[in-house]
Amino acid sequence: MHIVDLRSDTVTLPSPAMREAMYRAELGDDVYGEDPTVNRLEEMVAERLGKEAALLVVSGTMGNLVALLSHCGRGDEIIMGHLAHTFLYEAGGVAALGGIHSHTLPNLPNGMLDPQDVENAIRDPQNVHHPRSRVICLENTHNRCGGAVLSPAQMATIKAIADRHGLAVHLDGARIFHAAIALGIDVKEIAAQADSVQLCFSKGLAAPVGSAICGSADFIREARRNRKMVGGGMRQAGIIAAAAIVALEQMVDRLADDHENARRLAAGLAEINGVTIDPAAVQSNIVVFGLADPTISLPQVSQALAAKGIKINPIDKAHFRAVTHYGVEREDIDRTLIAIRETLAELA
Ligand code: TLP
Repeated sequence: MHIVDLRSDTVTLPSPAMREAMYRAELGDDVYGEDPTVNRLEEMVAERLGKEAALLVVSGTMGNLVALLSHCGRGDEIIMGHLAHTFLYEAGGVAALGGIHSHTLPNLPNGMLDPQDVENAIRDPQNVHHPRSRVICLENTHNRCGGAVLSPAQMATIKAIADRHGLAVHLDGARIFHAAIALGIDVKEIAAQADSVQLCFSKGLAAPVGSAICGSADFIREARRNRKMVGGGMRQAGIIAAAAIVALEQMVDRLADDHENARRLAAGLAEINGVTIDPAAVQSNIVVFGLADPTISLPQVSQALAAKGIKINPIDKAHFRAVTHYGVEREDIDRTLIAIRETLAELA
């Protein structure tokens, strides 16, 4: 049976062109700066995002960690939303490994932070009682806010506050290309509203491994040292970079198809009795929906769907998340809708 796996876009498998590029990649020792394929990828990323330099890292989690280690010293504070991936899903790495203090503010449903909350959260640097505020973290698209897209104008309100107080803005842009495609703008316009950006090759762009961080040349010099410190110096990493180059060259424009499939899924779900969803809130490739009947157990629904070849996980007690990606076609969405309709009828 063909499995439709909507658990995440991290499940994407590399394209044939990626496998070919990995096989043929020219390699060297990247810790010596001698892997030509890694060097090419890092130049491409920097150019594409409009930053001075970039650095290949193992994962999005490592990218955010290394970036924040590079901005902060021990006891410094980062300000971020309570639904930020860095706060929820990165094993508290900034605290455990960096001694960095997290100050969370309520995320608005559209993925934003309230600018007034941010302004109020910034500490008085003269007061010895306070940790030092160093970084404001944004996420675009916003995973837990259902793939919400932040516009450059929204981000600019936060950047202006950061600039006024001498703080940096770090963007968790795991899905920054999804945001650019959804807005129909150059990804540079989004990256311009942050001092550092983390972006993933291994999600919707379908590369098997890898993320990059980018920013100023000084920032990346510091980040290179911190990447080594956390064990991320990768030697012949051109094997990974080769697939990431193909991801940048061939997989960005097709994200529009994933967004269309997500909208199709959301519109179909809205017509199913017992499903709660606001289809208008679906802006990219993530669809969050709930069930009207609180007595139905979500894990039970997931199990029943899995038996029909559809994989969708709950993200909390009341909501599922379905993520569209490379390898999921329009017919798969239609099959998913039929399976959800049948399953809810069976469990009712
Ligand atoms: N997100 C994963 C899970 O960890 C939840 C997913 O399935 O969506 N930032 C954002 C916004 C992310 O969504 C993710 C991964 C990361 C960072 C971390 O990337 P990796 O998994 O490469 O460490």
